[in-house]
Amino acid sequence: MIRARIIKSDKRVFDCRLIDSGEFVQATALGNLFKEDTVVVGDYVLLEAQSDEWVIKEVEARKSEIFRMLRRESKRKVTAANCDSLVILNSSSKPAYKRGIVDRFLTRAHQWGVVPFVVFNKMDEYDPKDFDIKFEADRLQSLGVKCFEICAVESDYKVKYLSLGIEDLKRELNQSTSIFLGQSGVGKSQTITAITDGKTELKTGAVGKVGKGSHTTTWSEIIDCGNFELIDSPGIRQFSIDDIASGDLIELFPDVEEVATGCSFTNCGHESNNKGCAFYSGKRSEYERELILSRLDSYKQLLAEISQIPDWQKKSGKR
Ligand SMILES: Nc1nc2c(ncn2[C@@H]2O[C@H](COP(=O)(O)OP(=O)(O)OP(=O)(O)O)[C@@H](O)[C@H]2O)c(=O)[nH]1
Ligand SMILES: [Mg+2]
Ligand SMILES: [Zn+2]
Repeated sequence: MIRARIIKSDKRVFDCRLIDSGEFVQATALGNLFKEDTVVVGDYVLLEAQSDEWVIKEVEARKSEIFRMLRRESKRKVTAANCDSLVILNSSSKPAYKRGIVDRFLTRAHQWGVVPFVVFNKMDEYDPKDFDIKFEADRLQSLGVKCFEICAVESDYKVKYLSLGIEDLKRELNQSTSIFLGQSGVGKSQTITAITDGKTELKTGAVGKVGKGSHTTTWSEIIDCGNFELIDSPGIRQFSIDDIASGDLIELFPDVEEVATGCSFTNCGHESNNKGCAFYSGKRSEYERELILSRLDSYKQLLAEISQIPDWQKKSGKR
């Protein structure tokens, strides 16, 4: 049998790349492998040649799954597998940087078991009056998340505020499979073009046009970017995390969860007037307190958002 990776799925037929030769072939899944989500983009599979076609015989265990929970069904809808990282891309000018979006996608990275990276793009237009990039990077780095400062349209841009730039990002993504997420117009396509030295020309569009988000992909696929691979799937671009049960959210905020264990009361509301709340009473510098409170704030906002749908309509995302 021959080892291959699924690079595109279109219902019945799967486009595969043979691992050893790099050759592209089409294969079909039969029997119980044909069931929904058994074979998805990113899967490593074993193929067997049968008369004039390739047949998928086995699917290897996955190291990560990109999914959403299906409400009312005890099921996760898996759109891709074996992804290494999630690049959360932000614009430092227009569209305006939104901390909430970063924290939203961070919960996904935790849930999916992929490494998050946060990129601040359009740094050529950054105005320190708009937001404090050092503060944003500090709150993320205290979580262990690497932050990068780039300008996708200037190949010789030098970092001014952070220590990591586009070359470091390239190194991190090298030989891996990644997902890029971010608001429309932040420069995802432009950044991918920059990282691949223009070898992958993706469509870029003007900010704020009608039908924004020139999302033309309707199927899940892996795009070969030369030095790394990109997972593109319409199913993962949604910003909503309302498929996550409210009781599961705290686990996706490990830093907030850790501080919360120090609160005097297990039902602590984490408000400044709550007695013995660890967010306000712990030994921290003023700056450190500001960092963790900004994370608590995001947690509360997302909790309020997902609590609008009762948990009984969602099944736990745990395996
Ligand atoms: N000044 C400046 N403009 C940039 C930078 N990166 C991207 N742009 C511009 O921003 C616009 C949007 O970039 P895209 O790469 O199309 O953005 P996108 O995130 O792919 O957008 P969608 O495909 O709609 O989700 C384009 O006009 C780019 O030329 C940058 O670093 N600096
Ligand atoms: Mg784009
Ligand atoms: Zn508390």
